[in-house]
This record gives sequence, structure tokens and C-alpha cells, in this order.
Amino acid sequence: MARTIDVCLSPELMHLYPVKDHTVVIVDILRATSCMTTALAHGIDGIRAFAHLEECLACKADGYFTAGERDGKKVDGFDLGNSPFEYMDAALKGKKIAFTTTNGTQAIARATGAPDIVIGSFLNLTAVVKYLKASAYSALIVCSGWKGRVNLEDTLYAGALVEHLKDDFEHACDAPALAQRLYLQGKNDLKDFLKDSSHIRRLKRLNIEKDIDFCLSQDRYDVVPVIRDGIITAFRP
Ligand code: 3SL
Repeated sequence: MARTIDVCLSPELMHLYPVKDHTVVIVDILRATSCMTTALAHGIDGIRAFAHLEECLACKADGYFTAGERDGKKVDGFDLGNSPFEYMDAALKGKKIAFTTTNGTQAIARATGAPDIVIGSFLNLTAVVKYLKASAYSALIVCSGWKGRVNLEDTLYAGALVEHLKDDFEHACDAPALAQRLYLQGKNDLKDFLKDSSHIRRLKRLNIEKDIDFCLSQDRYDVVPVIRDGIITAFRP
């Protein structure tokens, strides 16, 4: 049977999408999944993702670094925030991180039950494309959005995957075509295409423009973060 590709535009819509027999790709371009990709590419050993702050904090007792944000700001008392640049620190090599964010780790929690969950970003676009091509499963791309609402940057990335996989998968509904058309409109200048988007404006208010440029850059890393036994680790295709 032909493999299908689908796009869930918000984690709030996850109940409509079957995850059985699917590789689920979690996407939070700004910035959670870009951070996870960067962290693993720079030698961090493993990441546990949590929906709740308390669960994340509890991992400190097991030697985890605590990391993440709420509303874009580092959580008080946590070791790290949600800028990809923080995860390039050589001192973090071989360490374990417990991570919680406003949207990205919430989307991961909702994908529980899928046989295969991976983390996508523009930073590892080609690696994720290769991974999905080789997978026996159909693909479901889950956009993290913002507090249940749809955002442009995650939809744009979903569209990039749909475009690059157009010869390998059939669309499961119209959402892949919607995302693909958006990507084809914006692909020549992602930053300009996103300039008035809600999360870009939010991050600019927090003065984190360099994170935006970095997260929109493509194929810096040949690594696919995969969730195995509850831990996100690096898979190199
Ligand atoms: O919601 C998330 O997961 C974050 O990536 C949001 S922020 O970019 O840190 O504001």
C-alpha cells in the first residue's frame, strides 16, 4: 500500500490523526526543535522532553541539566533557556538535558503512542527527508504552533517536507497541499516571508533576532533526533 503524508497544523487537532503505523515529525522551528537538533549535533547525549515544569525539574536529581522556556523566557532556576546558541557549549558534550517548552514539548507529549517519533527543523531538513524516504511508515508532520493556534513557520517547514517527498508519499488530505503551496511561495526568502508573523514579532520584542536567522538556516546538521525509550537521541542517516 502507498505511504501517505499528512500535516497536523496544531497539536490541538492531534485527536483527528491516527499515529499508528506513522513516523511522526514534531516541528517547532522557533525554537524548540531547532534547539534539540543543535544540541544533539553538538554532542549532547540525550534529551528528555516534558510538558510540565515540575517533571522537568525533578530530573535534576538524576543529573540532568534543566532547560527550556515559558513564553519565550528562560524558566527561573533552570540551567539553560531556549536559544540554539546555548547548546553549542562544549561543556555540555556527553550531558543529559531535561527540556520543557511552551509548545514544542507539548506537541511531543501528544504524539505518545506513535511507533516512531522524530524531531524536524530547517537545520536538519535533508536528513529528515532521507529518514522519511527510508521509513516503512506513512508520515505525519505535527506543527507545534503557539498555544494551540496555527503558526506560519511550522507550516512552512511542513510544506518543505511535503515538497521534498512529493514523489514518495500520497497526500492523506488537503493540509499537505496547503503547506506545500505556502512553502513554494516563501522558499526563496523564508525570513522575508515570515517577517510579519506572530512569533517573529514576539521574539523580536525579546531581542532574539539572531536565533531567528539561525533557526531559518538550512542543512547545517546531518542528524535526526529520534525518540527511543522516551529519550531523544541522535540518529545519523
Ligand atoms: O514553544 C516553544 O516550544 C518555544 O520554542 C517557543 S520560544 O521560541 O522559546 O518562544
